[in-house]
This record gives sequence, C-alpha cells and structure tokens, in this order.
Amino acid sequence: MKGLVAITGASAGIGAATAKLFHQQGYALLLIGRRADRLQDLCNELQNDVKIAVVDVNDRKAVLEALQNQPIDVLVNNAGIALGLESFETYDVDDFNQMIQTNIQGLLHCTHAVLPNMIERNKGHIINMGSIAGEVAYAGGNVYGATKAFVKQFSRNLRIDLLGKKIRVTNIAPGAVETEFSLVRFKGDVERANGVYAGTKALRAEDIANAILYCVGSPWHVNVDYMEIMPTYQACNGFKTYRE
Ligand code: 8X3
Repeated sequence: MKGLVAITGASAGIGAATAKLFHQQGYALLLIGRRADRLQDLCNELQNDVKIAVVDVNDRKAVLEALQNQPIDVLVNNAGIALGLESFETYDVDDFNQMIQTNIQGLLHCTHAVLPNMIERNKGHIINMGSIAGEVAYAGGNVYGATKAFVKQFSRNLRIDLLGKKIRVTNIAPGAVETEFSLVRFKGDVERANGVYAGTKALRAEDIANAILYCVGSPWHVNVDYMEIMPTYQACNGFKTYRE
C-alpha cells in the first residue's frame, strides 16, 4: 500500500474519479461525503482498503472525529459547491452562506484536523480544489469565485507555515469540468445545466484525477503550488466594457 488518501466530496464527480484512480494505483482510501448510499456504493465497487465516513465538512466536530489522529498521507479537499449564477444583490443569502461554509470553512476544518498528524510524521500532501473562477471574474460568479480565490491564497499562505517540513500544498484550478457541478448550481434544472457543456468538450473528472496523481506522484521535494487546467475549447476572454 502506497499510503492513505482522504478525499472529501468523494461520492461523485472529481472526488469519485480521484478515489478510483488512487485505488487503482494501490493507495488506501478514506472517503468522506454527505451521501451515505453513494459512498457505500463506491466502497462496495472498490472493495479493499477503503473506509467511508459520512460527514458534512461544515460539521467541525464530525470532521475532527473522522480525520484527527489518522495517518493520512494525502488530503484531497475536493468538497465544494456552486449555487446560483445571479447578480449579487439578488442572490439568495442561504446560497452564498452555504458556498462560504463548504468551500472555505469546510476546507479549513479538514486541513486543520489532519495537519498535526502530518507534522508529527513530517509527511503529507494537502490538495485544495480551487477553480479558474478564483483567478478570473465572470458574471454571476461573485461569491463562488471569491471562495476559490480564498482557496488559492490560503494554499499559498499554508505553504509558508509548512516551509521546512516535508508537507506539500497544491491548489488545482480547473475550468469547466462536466460533472454534477452545473446541475447543483442550477438546482436540478437539467436543460440549463446541459447547456453549459453543449456543443463543447469540457474536462472530465478523470482529467483532474490524473492531475492530482501527477502532483502526488512527484518526488517529495517537488511541490506543484498551482495548477490551472482548462479545456482546450475554453479560454479566458478579457474585459467587459459598458458603453452609454
Ligand atoms: C468550475 C469552473 O468556470 O464553472 O469551478 O466556475 S467555472
């Protein structure tokens, strides 16, 4: 066994693809998510060396119980959510609070829970799932993008706290990845969600899993700080100008 990998948001999308790839590569897994049935299905599919913890990353106590004192070698902070795509003044307060709780507080809870053990063993790797939305602004991306900008800056700052230790921190920032992301963002509106990926070729969850494996599989002295990954068919497109 190559080590123990804990993955949050493991029941679907990038989390599930990462679980499958790392399992294939001989890592033991601790799969964390809110949906017990889907986690259990994935666990049954993978069979050996897989444990699950049904935990909401917002629940600080439950996170501690699941992660503290575990010899986790790699934490993939993948749990994250986008809700809505409206101008901020019309945003649902519960929606933006939930994004802050999951994308920021949840990520902090998990990182804070695993680090003491990593520091004690002088070994570890924190993978933080960011987004291109943390790098560029787009209409309706207000709070979601800001949470991902937080992830980017937190990852950089954490590197300084851990400097001198054999603990790596990586921020992966993908563009469009075809998962349940848009279906969740548009609250089950299948047509709107499908429209995001229609006629183009978005990234697949497996593409991001491969990128994570590259970062983790590099020798310990190589820290990939920031990896931005876009679909070939998607590029950032400058400024918007309002004209009277
Ligand atoms: C997902 C990328 O561009 O849909 O984080 O915000 S985007």
